[in-house]
Amino acid sequence: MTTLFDPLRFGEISVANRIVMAPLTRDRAGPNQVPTPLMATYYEQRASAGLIVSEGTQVSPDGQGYLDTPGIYSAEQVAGWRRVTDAVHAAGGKMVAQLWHVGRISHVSLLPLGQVPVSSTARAAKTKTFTKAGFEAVSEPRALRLDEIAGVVAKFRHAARCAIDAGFDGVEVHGANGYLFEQFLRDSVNDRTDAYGGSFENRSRLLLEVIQAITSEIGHGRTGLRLSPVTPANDAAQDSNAQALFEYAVEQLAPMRMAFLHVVEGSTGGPRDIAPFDYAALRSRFKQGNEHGAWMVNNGYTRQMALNVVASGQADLVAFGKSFIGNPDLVRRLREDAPLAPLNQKLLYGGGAEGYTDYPALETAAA
Ligand code: 8OZ
Repeated sequence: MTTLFDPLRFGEISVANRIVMAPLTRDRAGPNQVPTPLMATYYEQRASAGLIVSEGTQVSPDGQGYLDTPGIYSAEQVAGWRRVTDAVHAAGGKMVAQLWHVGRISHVSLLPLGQVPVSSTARAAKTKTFTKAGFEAVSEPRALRLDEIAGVVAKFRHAARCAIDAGFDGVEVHGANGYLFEQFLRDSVNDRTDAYGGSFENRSRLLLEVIQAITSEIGHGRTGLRLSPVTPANDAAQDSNAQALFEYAVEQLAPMRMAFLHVVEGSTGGPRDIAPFDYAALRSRFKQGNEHGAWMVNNGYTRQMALNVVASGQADLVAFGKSFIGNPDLVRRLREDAPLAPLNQKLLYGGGAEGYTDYPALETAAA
């Protein structure tokens, strides 16, 4: 029987166990959005995860939506990430870069001078972001022009190349949580009348073009995607037919034979049962012709739920977010059924080592 602690190979990625560190925004990048040595320490401490998914990492300056998030488009950023991936690999871990474009979830103070956020729509989201001034309402976006879309695809392609140059084992496209791709996918947000709005085909087009570009740039076996079909995060109201929309998109993606699909079940960081959704149906669409593509689940998994979902074959990998913050040695604690330490909410976003690299591992010697 397969357990949570068994190794797995999917695509070009081999992992020592089925436990994944989920992407977690921590807002500690340095000047020019370059990853710092402290970030390398933080990830290295957590490298016993089978796989680490990096925090959301913007593919371009206009993809940034929060203060001090890292980028992956400049040579300086690639060099900063190289320190991180070297540290994780030296500790025996694997790591993919989460490629992020926030779309309309941004503020003018975070963008190049004179720019406003870009999206599928010109309607602002009713939510806040984290800027130099603290929490502020997001800025009013402008809708991307049809002739600008190819440029967005090119930014993702370039970022994927940068990720490989930085030593990552692959990438995860951030298709979740109300950011750019969900702003195109969901009919609650997308109000376009061109080839990127309206039908499932049109609303999925940007995502499919980006995955196509990345798989051709770095290989399908190093490409993954995160989706969150029903999350209300970042003012993305439910699609009028989320089940059919996401089944359509995943069916179209299946022939691209991605290494993994990472699904946030329910409301990101919140209730798992916020809206009905048949995830098993999505999984069977993903596995069609790609039976070795890994199915990664996330959101509120307890130890027992994770053990069960892998043992029963319903998932190949389980991602844990918040519990990896307070427990750098989460894998060991899950293996030994040891207690989990809490995290300090106040130190989640921004700052230095405190609440970041100072969470201790379990005592190594029994008292
Ligand atoms: C929390 C704070 C800022 C960003 C996401 C990247 O929800 C995020 C995020 C989460 O995917």
